Amino acid sequence: MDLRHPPASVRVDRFTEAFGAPPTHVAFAPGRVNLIGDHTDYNGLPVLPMALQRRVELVLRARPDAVVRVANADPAAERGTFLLSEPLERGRPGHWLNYVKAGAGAVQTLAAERGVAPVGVDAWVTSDVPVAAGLSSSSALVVATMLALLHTNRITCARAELMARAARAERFVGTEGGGMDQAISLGGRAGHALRIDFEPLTLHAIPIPDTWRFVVAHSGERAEKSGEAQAVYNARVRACADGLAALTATWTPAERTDLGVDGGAGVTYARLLARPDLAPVARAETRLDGPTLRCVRHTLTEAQRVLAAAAALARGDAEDFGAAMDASHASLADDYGVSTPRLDALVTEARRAGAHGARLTGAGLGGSMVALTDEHTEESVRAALLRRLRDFAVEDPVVFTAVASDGARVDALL
Ligand code: NG1
Repeated sequence: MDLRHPPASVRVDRFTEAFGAPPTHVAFAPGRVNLIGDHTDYNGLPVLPMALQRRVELVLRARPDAVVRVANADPAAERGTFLLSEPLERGRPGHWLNYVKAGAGAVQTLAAERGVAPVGVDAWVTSDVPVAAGLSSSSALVVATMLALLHTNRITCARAELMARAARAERFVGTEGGGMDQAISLGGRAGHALRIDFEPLTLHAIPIPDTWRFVVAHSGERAEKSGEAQAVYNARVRACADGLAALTATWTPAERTDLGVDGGAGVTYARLLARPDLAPVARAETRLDGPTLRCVRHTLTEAQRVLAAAAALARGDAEDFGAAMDASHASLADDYGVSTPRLDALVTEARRAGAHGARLTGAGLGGSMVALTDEHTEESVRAALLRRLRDFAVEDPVVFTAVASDGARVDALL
């Protein structure tokens, strides 16, 4: 697929051919690259992503009825039609329309809560976010659809609430995901990475120093979030919950109350992160073993690395930031088991070519890696990654420098 948005005039023509009248607005939602903090969000622990210049765009026109009709610039993606006035049915795993319906479902719920009979939309979708690449093309489609339908229904809602609703809505597709992707797609800020916390949901924008360059490379291995990979992901989510229960059980009820980690609401990973005096990682290492230990250790140490990396970013310390990225990759590979030989090779290559640090990004099991470089090493790292991808015989390799961008929005077409 051609990963570029066609010029505006082409989109207007294609939309008009498909739907019989010109579009009036464009809804867009960016993909993201997560700089550090993977497999933490569904445990309520922080992440540090930035919104990308690559995004999903829907040119659209409101409809007078409850019909949603969507077409996609990708010729392989079949057109879809469904009704907002009826319960939405999920198609086969991984089908692109599931993500459209997920976003539509969020608006259906909001409309029902507000006593509004929802109207639909005609939309033509383009995207330059590679699919199944760990760059959140799926949430970008969910968020863009949600904003399109909020617009056609003139429903307003606070951004933070939209972030939480979008995260819940995306579970329609069958993945028990966390809230990072939807939050950054809605909350992205040009020139900034965002530290996102989930208990409660808060976003803290940190400026990225002018000389820093985050280089992203897609391994060419698809990290599908359907079928088997979805099952693997969901199994990890459950394993983390079981691991937390196992760790919590090592404290007696009286100790838990004493330590203030069980104050009625139960122990959460975020509460443990806020209590370094409890030394939860050391405790896990002495009381747990096997996959349970590895799961808990990755989760807690990854969250600590997010805090360290956010502090390093705030003081412009590329060496410390890079070291946190390297440690994150090791933990994702060794403890969490979500790297691949190719991602390992790309990460090693980036460091060899002068990156301050590098790691896989997103869910892993394929997908992309990200490296911190600067204005002196950006080109050599990009060239080295491209060479390596060619060694792996990847067709149309995707290597680019991420530009921290603003979050999702609807604009009028002139
Ligand atoms: P990607 O890499 O886009 O599949 C997934 C989850 C995130 C987060 C990361 C791992 C969804 C929509 N996204 O992202 O919430 O858990 O994995 O950090 O499920």
